[in-house]
Amino acid sequence: MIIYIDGKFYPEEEAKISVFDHGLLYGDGVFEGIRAYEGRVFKLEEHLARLEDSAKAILLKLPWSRDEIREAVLETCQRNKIQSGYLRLVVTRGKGYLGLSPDRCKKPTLIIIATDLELYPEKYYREGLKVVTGATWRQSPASLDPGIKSLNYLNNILAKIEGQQAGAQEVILLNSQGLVSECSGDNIFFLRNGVLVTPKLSSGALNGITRTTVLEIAREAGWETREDDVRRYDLFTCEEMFLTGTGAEIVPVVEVDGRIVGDGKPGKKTSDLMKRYRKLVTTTGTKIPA
Ligand code: PXG
Repeated sequence: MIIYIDGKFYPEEEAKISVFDHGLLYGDGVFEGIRAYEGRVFKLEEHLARLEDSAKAILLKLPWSRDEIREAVLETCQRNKIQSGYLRLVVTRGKGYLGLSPDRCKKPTLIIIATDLELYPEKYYREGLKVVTGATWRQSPASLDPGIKSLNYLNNILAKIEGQQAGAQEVILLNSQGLVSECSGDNIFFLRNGVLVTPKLSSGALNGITRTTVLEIAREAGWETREDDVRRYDLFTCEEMFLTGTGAEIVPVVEVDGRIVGDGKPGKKTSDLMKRYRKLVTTTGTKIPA
């Protein structure tokens, strides 16, 4: 594996950053997870735009242009001979010293990893996932806005552990109002009375790129869609449910907090969306130069 760090490429064993990098010391930084399919990077511009927005929100001035980052991503794919795979972009505040203040961080660090990754085993796409609600709430936008894809993922990780301890594959996070926001690393969708519903972004959900894509696909197919306030009750009584994320794509859910979703099998509309999504990821995207 060849890793990109600040304009240079290193073999995995030599890809190292300082222990004084504030990304490590304080989780001070932002990131993106991107997928490549059959020689194309899916939704690259959307991911780069979100990276820029996340950086801006934490007052981290990116010293690289959009073009420079795009080129670095594509070159990392080339060097790793990645046709289909997972790309991780990490921007940290950079090397500083002990102490919270970023003053001593003179320049941000950009890391790009290109690898293969399967988020959920194939079986879950056929049979569906089991999810539970965690006791840990989604952090409030008044503390760290969930719209920022920051390196501070402890909120999500603590919830994830609760889910695992309960024997579930993913965990639902509620916000301080008790409304459903999202899962630890995926957005939530469900069908109720034939309408495709997902929690509003104001619930504390990340503005997922797969979420936006699924809403677009559904609208193009003529389905009614809604971004709404969502209670657990809505999930307990829905017809179909699924999660979305770059890594997970669209993954069906068949059990929520012990309640069986629909007939306990992945729903028809979910399967239909999975097919449409698959077609989109393999026919669009930024070409990786040969
Ligand atoms: N919510 C959260 C909190 C996320 O981190 C999503 C939703 C889905 O967003 P996209 O843009 O991917 O449709 C994410 C992103 C992993 C992993 O390796 C997954 C994500 C982030 C970080 C790590 O499991 N999903």
